[in-house]
Amino acid sequence: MTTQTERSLVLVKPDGFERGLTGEVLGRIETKGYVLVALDIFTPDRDRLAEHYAEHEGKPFYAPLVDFMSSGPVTAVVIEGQRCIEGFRALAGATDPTAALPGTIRGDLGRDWGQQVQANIVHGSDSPESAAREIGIWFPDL
Ligand code: DAT
Ligand code: MG
Repeated sequence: MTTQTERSLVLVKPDGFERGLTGEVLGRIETKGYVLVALDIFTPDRDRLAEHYAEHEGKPFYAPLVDFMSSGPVTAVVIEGQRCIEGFRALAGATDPTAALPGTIRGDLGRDWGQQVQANIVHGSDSPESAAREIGIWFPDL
């Protein structure tokens, strides 16, 4: 059986940029075998983040999350490859970097910093529907 190629939206968050981990994250994606299709580095505004994180509006970590994500440059990346949505989520590890397994991006490179929002270095789309929606938000021309 063959599986159709798919795309996912990855973000290296401001903590990853600040700590100089962008290359490490992109290296892990490429080493895994996924292809970088588009890449842009900029500080996102709140409107874009509100759209991106709409599912979390009203949660206690929502405002700290938008503050954190707009605090500095983010590297937005579209990656491509069969099952790359699931595959990148596996590379990223669990949301809580303390619980994320060693070997994962969050488990190897992240930790709890005592903030209201977990700074966990990367975002990755969680389904084909999310990927299509998020790629439209970050790369409307793609
Ligand atoms: P993920 O990024 O693993 O898909 P998510 O979509 O549930 O996780 O949440 C988005 C981000 O919000 C997550 O990367 C870190 C932060 N976050 C989620 N749950 C949190 C919590 N309980 N406390 C603090 N920050 C949280
Ligand atoms: Mg999510």
